[in-house]
Amino acid sequence: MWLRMSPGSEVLSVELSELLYRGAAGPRPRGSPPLTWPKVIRWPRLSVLPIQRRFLCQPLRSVRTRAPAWTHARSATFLRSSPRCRRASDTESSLPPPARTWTFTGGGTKGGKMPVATLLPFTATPSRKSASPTSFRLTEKFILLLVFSAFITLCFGAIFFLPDSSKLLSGVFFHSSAVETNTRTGPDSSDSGSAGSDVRVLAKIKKDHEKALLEAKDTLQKRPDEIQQDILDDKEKLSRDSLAQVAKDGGHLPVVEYHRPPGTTGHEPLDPETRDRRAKVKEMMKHAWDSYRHYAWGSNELRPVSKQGHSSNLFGSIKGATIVDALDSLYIMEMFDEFDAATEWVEKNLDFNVNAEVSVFEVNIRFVGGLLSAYYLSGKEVFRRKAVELGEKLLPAFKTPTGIPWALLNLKSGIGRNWPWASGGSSILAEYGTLHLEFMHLGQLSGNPEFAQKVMNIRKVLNRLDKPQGLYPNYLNPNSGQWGQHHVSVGGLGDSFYEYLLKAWLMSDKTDEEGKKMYYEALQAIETNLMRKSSGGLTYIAEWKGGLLEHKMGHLTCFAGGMMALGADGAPSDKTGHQMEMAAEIARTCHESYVRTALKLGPEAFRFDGGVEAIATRQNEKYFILRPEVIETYMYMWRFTHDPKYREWGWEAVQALEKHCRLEGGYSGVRDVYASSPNHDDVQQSFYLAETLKYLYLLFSEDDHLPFDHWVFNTEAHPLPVIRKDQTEIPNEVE
Ligand code: DMJ
Repeated sequence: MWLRMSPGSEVLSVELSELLYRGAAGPRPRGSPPLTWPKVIRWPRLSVLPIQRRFLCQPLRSVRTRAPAWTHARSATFLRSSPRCRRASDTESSLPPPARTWTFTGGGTKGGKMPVATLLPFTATPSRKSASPTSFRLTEKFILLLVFSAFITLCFGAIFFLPDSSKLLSGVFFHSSAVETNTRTGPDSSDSGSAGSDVRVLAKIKKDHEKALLEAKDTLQKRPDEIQQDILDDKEKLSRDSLAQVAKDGGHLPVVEYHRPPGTTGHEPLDPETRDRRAKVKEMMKHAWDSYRHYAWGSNELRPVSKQGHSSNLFGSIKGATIVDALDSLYIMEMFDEFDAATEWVEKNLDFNVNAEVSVFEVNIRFVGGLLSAYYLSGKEVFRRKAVELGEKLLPAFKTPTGIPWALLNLKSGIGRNWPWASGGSSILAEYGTLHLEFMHLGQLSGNPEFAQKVMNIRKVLNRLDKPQGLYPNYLNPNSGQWGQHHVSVGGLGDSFYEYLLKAWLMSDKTDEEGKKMYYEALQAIETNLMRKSSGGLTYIAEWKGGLLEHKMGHLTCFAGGMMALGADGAPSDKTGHQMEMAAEIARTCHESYVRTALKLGPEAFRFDGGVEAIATRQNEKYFILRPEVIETYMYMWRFTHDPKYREWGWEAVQALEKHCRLEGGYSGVRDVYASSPNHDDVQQSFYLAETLKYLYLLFSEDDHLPFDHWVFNTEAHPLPVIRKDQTEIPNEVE
């Protein structure tokens, strides 16, 4: 048995051996043979590998120990058999013979014949004098200490600075502190409980850690604009939640001083014929309303033939479309009992907490618009509260990558989508472009700036895009912000977008220069590319499909006459007259589309090709559903020109409605305006009360009733007051 030390490395081997077996090895007995030490330790030779090998591979049999002999024997066997050790032994065999050998036979201290190399404690400092040549000198001890400290520092350095070790370390630290906390505060402090809670705490820490890493990773993968959008979304959600809470807590909204704008009710026209006609329209309104009230109260619409309620899926399961759409008509016609009954229904029954998908556009123009008008006409807070509540519910529709809203929205989940038939999943110009007026007012009445931000952003997106020939295609993808099919129309799918550009400018007290510019530029593009004159001299607005014209004009397009008349005054002075002429020509063409039918009511669409002019040639375009656009244009033309023909044309329409659409149970649309007798479609549309009858009533009223310099009409004919320059401060005081 031997313990051999080679110069340079053996010192450390011995010291480390001692360290390793401290506690197991006893002090060196007096008189035992001293170790033989080499002369000088040279630093460069203290590389880790030889030290390790030397240390790990020393036979331990010669070490006196208090530990059972098997421990060392096993260690020795194991160490010797390892390949590393084999290599070390190979090297050893070439080294000089051991300086000294000791024998050890026996298992314990007692039985041991002779303790071998008892190792000096590091702290022992043998005096220079008494030091034998084999004992440590002070310098050697000091160097040993230095070497050992360096080794320890190296180990700690590895633990702290290597990435994996730092994780391990943090795990260890978190672990202990968490466990500590848990032990102190946890309900179960038993051992097994602690162990269980340790496992749970560890699992939770691991989970949180992984979650945080994932979130950080997600965030790092996002573009700056996406991160910004996330922040905005979070802010919006917070503000929505707080507004919802406010509404829940009693519907507190910012203080808004209500001032009734001028002309909410009119006075009797001086001319007796006009007075009678006006009274007749009021009577029509009464019949439509009473029938609805009698047969379909609370439903969205009335079926006048079958005398029951009718609900279009445009409103999801929101109820009472006719009530809300009719509120302002009832008010301006001074039907106050009916208005009060409608108000009571709104207070008690109008509910937007529905788990259903609605058309954002339809709900906005009819419900939000109707409630806003009712508020501005009557000053009743319930309408403001309901309008804001619904407006808030529509906001999630704007949660798209571009901020162009979805067409359809589930009011409960806030999940939106587009019409499946719309080109490439696009949103529709006339839908996302017809929110501006209502949203600007919602901002005023709620103090929530989000409303205005949402609709102003739509403009931004549009202004960034190239427009073919200056025209706005009907389809825009809300994800990519790119146009879908290049289909342009001033009728269905496009119409009220143009109307809202002009009206946004007018409603802003003519401060919204952007809206104004967009409107007049768009109108120019429409005139150049879409407006044509038939061989018979009728001006019409065609539709544009990828650069080709379809010579068809919709009933819906007939609103454009009124729009052009309304905008003519704001056009550059050399264009005002021209725009009024265009408006008059459109009014005439639309009137012709009525005149050229058997029932004297206009078809859904009429054509200027195949030898016809202003006539529907396809069966599916021959219906009339009580639409208002032609009468709307007459009303505007009357106001701006006072040409009596417009009142006459309006009166013709009244007569046709009375003759062919009036039934005992209300008013109905007809399936074919060219048929000699009407075939009713059995629907009294809510816009018949909101628009058709209102425009007729105003056509036979004086100009100071809802005067244009104080009011603009939304696309559902709901009057909204001009927001004066000095009123643009958004209220922020909360009641
Ligand atoms: C109304 O709901 C609105 O006028 C809308 O802008 C277009 N269609 C109907 C009436 O026809």
